[in-house]
Amino acid sequence: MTQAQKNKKFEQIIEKITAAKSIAVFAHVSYDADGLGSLYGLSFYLKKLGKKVDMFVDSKITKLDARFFDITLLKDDLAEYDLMIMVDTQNAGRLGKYCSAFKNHPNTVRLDHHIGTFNDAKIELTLPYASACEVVLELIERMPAKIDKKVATYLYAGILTDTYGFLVDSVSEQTFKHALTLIEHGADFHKASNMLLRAQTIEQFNLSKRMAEKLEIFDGDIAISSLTKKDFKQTNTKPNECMSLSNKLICLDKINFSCLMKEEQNNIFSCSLRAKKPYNVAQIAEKFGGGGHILASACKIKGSEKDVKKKILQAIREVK
Ligand SMILES: [Mn+2]
Repeated sequence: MTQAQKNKKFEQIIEKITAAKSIAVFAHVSYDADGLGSLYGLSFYLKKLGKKVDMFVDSKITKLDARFFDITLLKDDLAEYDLMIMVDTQNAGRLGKYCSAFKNHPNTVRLDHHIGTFNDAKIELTLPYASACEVVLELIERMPAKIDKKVATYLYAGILTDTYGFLVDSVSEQTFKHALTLIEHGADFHKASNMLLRAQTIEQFNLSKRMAEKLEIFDGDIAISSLTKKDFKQTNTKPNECMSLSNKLICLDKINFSCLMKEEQNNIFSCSLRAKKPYNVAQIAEKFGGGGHILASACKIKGSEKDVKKKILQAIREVK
């Protein structure tokens, strides 16, 4: 996308926002802190512009994350809205129970950093940044209200966590520039690091031990581990409590591909795929109806633990 095309998209979106009185903002299911950060950051900013804003995410937020994101502010039931915006979300299917309402609304916008156009929103803006929060930042920098500490902290949280603390290959000079802009607007970066990246419950720690115990290495460079319902029950954890674990597997020396399979429902595994350059796991996730980024993507696969592992391994071997 050229700078002129990008400017035009931003202008169109700002026009839509300016004309709207009531706005619904949505983040994706299997939430993460980039989805929530862009949801909260954008929504609080839009409220400063005098808009009536409702926030939605069809996911249960963990207790630890709820200390950072005030979940009492989330709405469950939809009302009438002039405009709907989905953030950090490739397609409306990722909105869970809000999918059809979004798809059927005449006035919709997508702000995202996942590759590909899906046309579920009337205006789609997806930029190749490390986080969706950066797309939101570039949008609100063009609007009249001041970016305050609260908004800046929420957006910083998305950059921090989607980059696993500025460690992953999607990080560029631009990522640090965006982060610095937010810090200059007062983002509480210590709070975000301590509460969202460093904090871990004992139960989550025990879950990571379980992941290590069940790790299998194939062909010398493929790391796959799985966590079943039984593993979650025995460690007193839930599938949404192992977000950062998938990033640990790909850090292992000599590993080029990793997958952490999490049994979210009986015999339905949510697979978090990671790769090192120059490999591509987005195409693997897409093959199973999921999506994401070249080096980090996700999909859901039905089957037993053994069958799903076999399918993933085969799909990885196909792209190697
Ligand atoms: Mn994201």
